Amino acid sequence: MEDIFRAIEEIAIKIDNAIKTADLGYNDSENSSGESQLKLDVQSDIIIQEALSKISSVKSIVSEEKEDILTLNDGGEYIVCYDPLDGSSLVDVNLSVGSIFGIYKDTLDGNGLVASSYVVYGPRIELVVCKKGEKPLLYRYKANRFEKIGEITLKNRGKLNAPGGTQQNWSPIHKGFIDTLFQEGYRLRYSGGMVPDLHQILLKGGGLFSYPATSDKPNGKLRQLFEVLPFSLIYEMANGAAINDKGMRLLELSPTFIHDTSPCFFGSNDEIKSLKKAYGAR
Ligand code: P6P
Repeated sequence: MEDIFRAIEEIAIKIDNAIKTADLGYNDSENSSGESQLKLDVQSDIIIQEALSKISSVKSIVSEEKEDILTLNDGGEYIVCYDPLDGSSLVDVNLSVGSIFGIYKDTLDGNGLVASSYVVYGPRIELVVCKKGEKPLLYRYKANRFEKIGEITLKNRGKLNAPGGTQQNWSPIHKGFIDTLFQEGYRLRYSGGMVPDLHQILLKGGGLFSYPATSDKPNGKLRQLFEVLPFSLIYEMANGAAINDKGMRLLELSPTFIHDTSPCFFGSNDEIKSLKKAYGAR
């Protein structure tokens, strides 16, 4: 699996360069979730596919930008699911964006997820790698290499609140819960980019990121295989929690199709406990 992590380092540099130099226009195409594709989305997807196709342990890839699973090496043992450039529409307003990777073995579900990684393209390039059963590790790009900074651990309670989705489409329960957090003094930290928003909570010690079921997206917006499950592993390995609106661990999910979504809540243990109580979940 180390060869995949090394490839992600190479991918991070290439995509960071593309972000700084590429044409920010739209392709005349949509991805499988019906979202318009930026040229940068397609370019980032190609960079990742080219890098992973050289690794014999990678059997197949699933990409937000591809309709179906793509086999690369029949003899491989891992399936890499990725969002090549999450939040890419934020590039043209110069906000941070990211790439997200889930490394699966045997089954494409929470049980099959053996490792996750994500890259943040911000003022600095930062990379987090997490193997199942181990603490997430933070790396920072400096002097032409990724330098290990250290382990990531969430406190039991944090200060940040990142509420996703359109507020007018939230359920009354969700609206009441989010309002309560603000009444308790939580600070609003939401950019619309899942990667920097979740990265900030991890590095600032805790809080809550929520993308609930909404009236316009009753099964949530974020995709299980290459957004929700990779971050669920990272949050659980950082001593936090990751659940859906039924109070179920997101890592117990099995997507019904490769672009399936789920309502999702990631955070410190106290915030997740409060959310379960507000939702009347187990
Ligand atoms: P909303 C970006 O498009 C994305 O997929 C995630 O990066 C982000 O968390 C979410 O959508 C933002 O969605 O509906 O709050 O704008």
